[in-house]
Amino acid sequence: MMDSTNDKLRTSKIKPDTVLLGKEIVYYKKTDSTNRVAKELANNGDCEGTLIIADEQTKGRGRLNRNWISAPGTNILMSLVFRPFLPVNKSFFLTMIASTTLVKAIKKVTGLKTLIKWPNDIYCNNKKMSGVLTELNLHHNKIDYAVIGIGLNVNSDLSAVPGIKDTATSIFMERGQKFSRTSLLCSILEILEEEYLQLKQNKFENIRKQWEDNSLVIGKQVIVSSGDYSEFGIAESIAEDGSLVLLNEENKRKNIHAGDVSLRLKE
Ligand code: BT5
Repeated sequence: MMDSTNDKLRTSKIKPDTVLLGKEIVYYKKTDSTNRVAKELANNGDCEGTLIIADEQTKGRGRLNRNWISAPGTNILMSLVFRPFLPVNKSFFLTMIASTTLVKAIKKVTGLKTLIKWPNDIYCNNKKMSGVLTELNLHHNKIDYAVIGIGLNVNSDLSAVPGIKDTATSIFMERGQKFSRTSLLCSILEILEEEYLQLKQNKFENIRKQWEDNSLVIGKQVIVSSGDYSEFGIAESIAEDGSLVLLNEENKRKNIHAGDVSLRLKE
């Protein structure tokens, strides 16, 4: 909880208990996209662990060039640069650690229970509270750097925002009180650093298990669709490449790749 009149992001106040993440912080009152800035910084230097945060984005992006909407000065808009020694086919583990981190940090700071909706969303009471956008820069088929971008609805009221008013929620909307973005940010950085360490130590199975334990869809009946294609089945597990293993009506297993498919729970 916090004094909501004083929820300013000040780099001097963001002091996470970390050794890598957020030791360098770049703050913008307004920028186009923190992921875009992160990529520019990473193209020009090492920058592992550098945090880019903004109070407002003019071109906040989701996957497939979708928009990320955020009222100025109320939410968390952040990106981090990583230089993981990770095979490209395991890059989804970066999104996985970010998702698990969000579930843990939101729980720790606000007490709210959230769940991960494959591939990259965090849901609370069946509405989207946060989204992760992981972008890779490859060099000779290896990851040169990765940027993990996170949009988390903290203190905004989204109940009248066109396009997302029925599908989105925020911590404020769920808890009826405002929370310190600085506290949340520090928690995210601290937990994500622990998760990243696990990844560096190749503890893939641990990471996968944690992700599955917090998943909204695993073990549930789901409908996967894209354009004219639609398929019903049980979401069984997550494969190492991040695809969802669907056991379909003919009892056949299919790997569903994130791409442009949308997924919903069967009512
Ligand atoms: C995501 O994409 O959910 C990833 C969003 C990542 C945003 C962060 S903010 C900091 C960093 N800098 C950036 O430019 N991006 C990252 P996707 O799964 O494609 O979902 C996008 C969809 O979510 C949109 O098409 C809307 O339907 C919905 N949406 C947009 N804004 C939302 C919000 N604030 N809350 C909930 N849903 C939203």
